Amino acid sequence: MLRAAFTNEPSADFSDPSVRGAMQAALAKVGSELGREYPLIVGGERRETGTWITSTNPGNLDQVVGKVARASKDDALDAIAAAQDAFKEWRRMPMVGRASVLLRMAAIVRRRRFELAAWMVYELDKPWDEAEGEVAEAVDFLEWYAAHAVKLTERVDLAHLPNEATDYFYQPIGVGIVIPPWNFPCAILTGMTMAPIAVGNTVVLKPATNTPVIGYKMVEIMIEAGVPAGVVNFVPGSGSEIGDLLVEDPRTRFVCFTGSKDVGVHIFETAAKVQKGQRWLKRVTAEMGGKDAIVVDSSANLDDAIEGIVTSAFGFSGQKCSACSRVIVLADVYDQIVDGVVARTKEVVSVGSGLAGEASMGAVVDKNQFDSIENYIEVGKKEAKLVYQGETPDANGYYIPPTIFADAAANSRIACEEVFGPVLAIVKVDSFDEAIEVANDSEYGLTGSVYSGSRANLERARDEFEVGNLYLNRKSTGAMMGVHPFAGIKLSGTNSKAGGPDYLLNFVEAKAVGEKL
Ligand code: TAP
Repeated sequence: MLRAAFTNEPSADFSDPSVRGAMQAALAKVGSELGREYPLIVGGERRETGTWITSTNPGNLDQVVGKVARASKDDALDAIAAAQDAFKEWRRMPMVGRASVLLRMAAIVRRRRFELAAWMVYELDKPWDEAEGEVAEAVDFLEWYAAHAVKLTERVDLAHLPNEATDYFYQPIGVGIVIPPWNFPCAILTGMTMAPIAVGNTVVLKPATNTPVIGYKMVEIMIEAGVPAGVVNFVPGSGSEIGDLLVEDPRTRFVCFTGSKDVGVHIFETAAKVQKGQRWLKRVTAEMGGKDAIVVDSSANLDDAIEGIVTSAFGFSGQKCSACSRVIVLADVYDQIVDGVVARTKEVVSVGSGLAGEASMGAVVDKNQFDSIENYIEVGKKEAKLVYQGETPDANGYYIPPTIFADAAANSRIACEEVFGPVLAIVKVDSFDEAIEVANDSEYGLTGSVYSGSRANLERARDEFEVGNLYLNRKSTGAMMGVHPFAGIKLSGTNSKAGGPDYLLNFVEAKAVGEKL
């Protein structure tokens, strides 16, 4: 039933006219469905609440993508109760049965790949290839977790006493609160929700307020694939309004969060407090921000390095946790890298509506992000040398051009703080020692790349570069499930490694049984 060997879902090739045609047809279909209203889902019941979260296209602010019911505190508490109730049955479902639901979901997502990608083009102004690639990643998460859930049923080989039989196995833990970010609202939301469900837990899913419509579409598919009522509950609402309530509730057994450092740290602290009536310590997986660096030394292939920097910095407008936002370059190749990165950015990075499927960068997600990035650009102008700023379309959206600062001091704000936009800071250093020191002088430790022709330097980076995902002579973005298990260290997260062999262990507890014979 399950594939013996996992293979990544291939992405669509938009240079093929028939593939472009399929995407255009999907955009037209989804375009005719914009502006609809979507309910909460609590214990299988569709609820309207009278208040709405309105999702708009950040590349066309007049376009309402949809309106999703906003959960009240009572709805959130009801969702926990429904999940607690559903846990009694779902925990007993054989692992292979639960895994089959994930495989069925993967098949549905695969069949609807262009339609789901189109929703993200409207809801996030995501470029076609990024949106379709994300749908393929959702398929990967589902098939990987399905296979690994079944693998988890294999009994562990323990040492035995002569007169005792021993056993060691994993059991689900209970109700989890899943809080995903807006930047991968299909793949990350799917992985974070369906991994705990695969191993027998039940979930209250609070999607990001910026992307509730694609969240609803994914939950509909979960239900169509066979996730029973109450096993997944959908409660959109602002994190500040219902987030603490969900995390604090004594019935909550675990929290699975991906988002910013500040919110992740807050959730970690909140969940640590044992509430009245609570009978466990809550587990928290918190995957957070980054200030990802690419290091280039004098022996590197500079063309490869330039290509990797530009792709990593400006893909999806720099709104990836793995996006390169600082480049650390050895002095003797510094000018070549600065000039090369500027030239390549001019050549390949274009800004425009995701809808047309032409531009490589769309709008940024909302006004808060827009203002924050603009503010960082002003900070950068004071702290460093602006060497390039591209053009933006004359459109009613949150468009920010690719922006490159050189001569940034290693400890400047533009080189140290997460911007989460298309802004790159380049720092000059005198030695590889200094490069590693600067790269590590950060509270974050998510991704990093090193371009070098020196085996000794690559091996030093392997050992000393403080990141969860290190890339040698390649870009820092584009982690693939099963190939590059993904999560950070330091204040980038709890290192839960999505798409890795250990991820499901975050949502189970082990039991050891000894029986006297
Ligand atoms: P956040 O603003 O932190 O929001 C993430 C989620 O947390 C949203 O669903 C948000 O809800 C919710 N939230 C906010 N306050 C909350 C509270 N008090 N209690 C519970 N939930 C709360 O992040 P974002 O802007 O969506 O995403 C961008 C960030 O995510 C960046 O820092 C990026 O680096 C990081 N990220 C990391 C990774 C990995 S794997 N490390 C992957 C993707 C993104 P609302 O939307 O309602 O505010």
